[in-house]
Amino acid sequence: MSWNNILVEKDGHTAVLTVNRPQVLNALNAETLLEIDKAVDELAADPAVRVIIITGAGEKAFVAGADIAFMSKLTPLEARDFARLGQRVLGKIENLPKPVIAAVNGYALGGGCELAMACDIRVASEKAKFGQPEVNLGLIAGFGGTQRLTRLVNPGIAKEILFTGDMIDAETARRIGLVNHVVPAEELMAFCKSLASRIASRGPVAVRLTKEAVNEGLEMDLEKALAHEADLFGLVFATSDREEGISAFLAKRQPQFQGK
Ligand code: DAK
Repeated sequence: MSWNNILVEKDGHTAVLTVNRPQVLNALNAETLLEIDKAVDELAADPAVRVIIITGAGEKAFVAGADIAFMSKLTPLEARDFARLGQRVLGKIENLPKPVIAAVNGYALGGGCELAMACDIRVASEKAKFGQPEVNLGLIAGFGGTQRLTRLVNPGIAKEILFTGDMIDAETARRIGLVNHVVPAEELMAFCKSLASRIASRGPVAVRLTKEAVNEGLEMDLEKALAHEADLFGLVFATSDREEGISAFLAKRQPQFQGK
């Protein structure tokens, strides 16, 4: 498949999806979002792919937001469709049955910060900067920023970021829990690939059901979430991965999971 705005590479069980519009700091227009949508569907359907890394092309940016030039031409109805498209694509990433790691290599602003927050795990280069600068443009965050940031970090801190539009650096993002790790820029991709391959070596069905238990459980009260976890725990007992994992442990060998 050839793409105009993204790159997709596969390396073992890991796929890397790169937003590839470095001339506009990888800003997201509708065409780019539609390509991400399609690529993510294909990666979800490919049994060889167990973990996806999302990053941005070039030295400066992960994604510097929704494409402001593109948005400036939208009518209110088109703007609503654009916001719905962004929310749908980010929702798909969030609920994809495979883990997604954001390798944040530079500016993650507005829609870019929202894209990173839709991923399961965020790793930042020391050069990364995060922010929701929509208020500088007289806009509000349109791809879930008011909701995901408030769920990821303390609501008071989220509101300060959303109300001021100020950028925060990678170390601050780590301190408030927005990113898991900060690494030197030149080590970012190797770090993310190593994390991805550790996850990919675990039972794929177990990882998938764990993501489901966490995501769906966050929307439930504890009692219902625990009942849901117990159901998924039962379900995993029907898999050959579970038999392989337990036999390998007892035989003191490494498991060979098939994702079944
Ligand atoms: N969109 C389009 N082009 C962008 C861009 C963006 N978000 N960010 C940067 N660019 C372009 C610049 O215009 C410039 O293009 P040329 O002038 O070379 O043609 C090129 O990328 C390089 O940028 P700079 O020359 O500005 O580079 P600097 O290093 O000087 O500055 C910067 C880097 C990241 C600080 C600066 O570019 C900047 O402030 N960019 C804008 C960041 C921003 O405000 N992002 C948030 C966008 S708003 C909604 C739907 C969605 C959203 C909201 C509502 N609904 C429909 C309700 C989401 C909104 C956003 O994400």
